[in-house]
Amino acid sequence: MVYSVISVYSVVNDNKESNMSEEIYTKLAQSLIDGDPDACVELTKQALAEGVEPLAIIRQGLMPGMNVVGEKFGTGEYFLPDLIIAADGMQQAMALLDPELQARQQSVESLGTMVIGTVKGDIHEIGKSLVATMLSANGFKVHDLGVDVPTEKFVAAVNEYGANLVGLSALLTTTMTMQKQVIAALQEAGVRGQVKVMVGGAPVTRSWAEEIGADGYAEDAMSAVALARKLAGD
Ligand code: B12
Repeated sequence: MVYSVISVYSVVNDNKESNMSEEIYTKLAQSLIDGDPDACVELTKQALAEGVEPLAIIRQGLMPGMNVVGEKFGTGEYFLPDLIIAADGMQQAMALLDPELQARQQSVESLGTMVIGTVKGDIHEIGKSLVATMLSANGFKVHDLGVDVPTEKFVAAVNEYGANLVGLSALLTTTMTMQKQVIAALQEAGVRGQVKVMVGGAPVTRSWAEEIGADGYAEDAMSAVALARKLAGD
């Protein structure tokens, strides 16, 4: 079954080049919605070959597609295998886009050291990895601890790498509370004062960040970079 994703685009362009990009964004989103990872990979390659910016491919093609998949899962129209197939497509596309993102931004001076991971009980990794890639492409030294990371591992990594930033990702309402637990553990270990804690993930909000005593919240990878810059400079 084919679904329309036109409605997810807010940008209206009228020149030919933009129309071409828009067409490819629509196809990319559709490939995830249709559960066609091969098409997603081919379209990503095609977009790169046509000179479309990797970040635009993610923001205007892949993410709107994933959002539709998530909505359909939420309403019971899609099932877990649909999520898995879509995530596979997005991850394969990200593997192509990662080096391109890295190559576009080169910074000689390290702006700070971040330890990042998806909290315990949560295996969502795409958004966390995107944030890690964008931070490292923008001059931060990033230690990605992966997914389902136990609280004590965050604390140990802060000590091991002398981190000044911690990034905690949570995609489930049930695992958001682990962000709070990590902050408490950092406090208990006596290292809370040396690190700024950033939280993010689809269900996370600014008010949640404030409630649990995090130093900042960012809704996407680009704002995560701006936030990390601000926090590292504080
Ligand atoms: C792909 C996916 C999966 C994949 C993940 C594969 C992988 N390797 O990552 C699989 C199939 C494994 C999966 C499993 C499950 N999922 Co899931 N999943 C999704 C889906 C469709 C997309 C997530 C995604 O990758 N988005 C794309 C990335 C780029 O966006 P993002 O993660 O939001 O990240 C951005 C920002 O949030 C932010 N950000 C993220 N992390 C951080 C960290 C910091 C520090 C900062 C500053 C910013 C930041 O920046 C990122 C980049 O812009 C979402 C729906 C949705 N739209 O979010 C559901 C969703 C998150 N899943 C959901 C559920 C329920 C589950 C399962 C429980 C299903 C089940 N019955 O088993 C399991 C849980 C498994 C577990 N224990 O973790 C629900 C969560 C509901 C809730 N509110 O709790 C959602 C919302 C779907 C829905 N509508 O119901 N899932």
